[in-house]
Amino acid sequence: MPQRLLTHARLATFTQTGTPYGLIEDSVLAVDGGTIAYAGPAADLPQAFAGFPKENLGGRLVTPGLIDCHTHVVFGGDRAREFEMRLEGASYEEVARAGGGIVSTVKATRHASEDELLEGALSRVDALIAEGVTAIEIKSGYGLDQKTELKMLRAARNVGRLRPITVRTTFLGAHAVPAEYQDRPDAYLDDICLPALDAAHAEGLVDAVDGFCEGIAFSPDQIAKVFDKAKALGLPVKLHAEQLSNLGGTALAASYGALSADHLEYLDEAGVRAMAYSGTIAVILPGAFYTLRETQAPPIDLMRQHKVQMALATDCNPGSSPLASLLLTMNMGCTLFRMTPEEALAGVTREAARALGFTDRGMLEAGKRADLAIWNVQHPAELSYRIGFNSLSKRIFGGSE
Ligand code: DI6
Ligand code: FE
Repeated sequence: MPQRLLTHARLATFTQTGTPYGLIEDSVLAVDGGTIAYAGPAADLPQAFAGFPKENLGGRLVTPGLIDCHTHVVFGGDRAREFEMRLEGASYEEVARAGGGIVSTVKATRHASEDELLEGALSRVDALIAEGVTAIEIKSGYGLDQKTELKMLRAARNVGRLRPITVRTTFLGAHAVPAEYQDRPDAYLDDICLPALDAAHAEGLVDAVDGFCEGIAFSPDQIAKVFDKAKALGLPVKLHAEQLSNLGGTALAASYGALSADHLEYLDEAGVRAMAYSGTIAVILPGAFYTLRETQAPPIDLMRQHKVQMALATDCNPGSSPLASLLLTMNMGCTLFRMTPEEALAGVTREAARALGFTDRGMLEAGKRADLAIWNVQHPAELSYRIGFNSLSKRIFGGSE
C-alpha cells in the first residue's frame, strides 16, 4: 500500500471547533496505506513520516473526500417530458395523474435490465466522482415489487465494485404506493414492502432503511411498521420527512434514533427539538426545493439554535432533483437557504459521514480513511461560491488515485 506525504497544503480538517473549517495553514498530510497517518502543521510532523515520498501541493486546499449522503442514482428512463409539461403549466400532481411522476420511473425501472440500471447510474456517479466524491448513498424505491427493488440494490452495490467509491445502500420500498395497490398502502406494505426488505437483507443488500412520509406516500403509522421491521433486523433508519407538509415524520424518525431526517422544509420547532434530542442529522436537499420551485425553506436558523447538525446532498433523482453536482448543491444551500460556506462544506464531509453512520471518514485526522479531495483554490469558501465550475485538482480514494 502506498505511502505519501502531501506538503505545502492547507487542510480543512473539520476536527477542531473554534477554527472555521478546522483550517490549518502551512500543513502536511501523511498517508500510510489507506489511512491518514498525520494531518497538521508542517512543523509538528513526526519523524516517522518525514521520509515518505513527497508531493508539493503548492498551497492547495485539501478537504475530506466529498460524501453524497442522499441519492436515487439508480433508475430507468428519464423525466424530461415531464419537465416540459411542468413548464407548459402542469403541476407535479397533474403530471402524476397523466401517468408521469414516480409511477413512470417505476415502469421504466421494472423494464430495465440490471446492466442498464448500472450503466445509467455509473454515468451519474462519474459526474460526482469528477467533483471529488468518494462515498455515496444509493436508495432503491423505483421498483415497488420485490424483484425490482432487489435488482436496484444489486446495481447499486455493483457501482462500488466498478468505481473507486464507497457505496451505502438504502432500502426505500416505502417510497410510493404502486399502481397495482392504489389506495391500499397497508396491503402494499404487508404483501410486498416488508417481505422485500427481508429478502434484500438476507442477500446482504441493505445498509439502512428509508421511507417517504407524506400525504402522497405513507403516514407516520405506516412508516412505523417499516421501522419496526428495520429494528428487528438490526438496520438503522432514516426518513424523507416534512418535504411537502408537516406530518410529524421527523419526530417519529427521531424516536427510532434515525441517522437522518431529510428534506424538512415544513419542519416545526417540536420536530427540531426531537432531532436535537436523538442526535439525528438534518439532510438538506436544495436541488428538490429548486426543481419544484418550493418557496418554504427548511428552518435552518432553528436547527442552528438547537444544535442540530446539517448535511447537504444532491437527492439525485429523475423527477424532483435531476442534479448530479455536489458543488452546485453547496452553492444552492448557501444562496437558497443562507447556509454558510463552512456549513455547506461540513455538510458534504463530516456531517454527511455522520448521516451515513460512518465513523472512519469525513474529517482529516490520523486514523481516518485517506479519502481526500485536493482543490485548486486558496480558501474553502470558493467551493460554495462558484457556480458550474469544478476546481478539483486531484482525488484520492483509500490512499490511491
Ligand atoms: N422525495 C422526492 O423529492 C423524490 N422522492 C421523494 O421521496 C421524488 C422522486 C421522484 O419524483 O421521482
Ligand atoms: Fe430523496
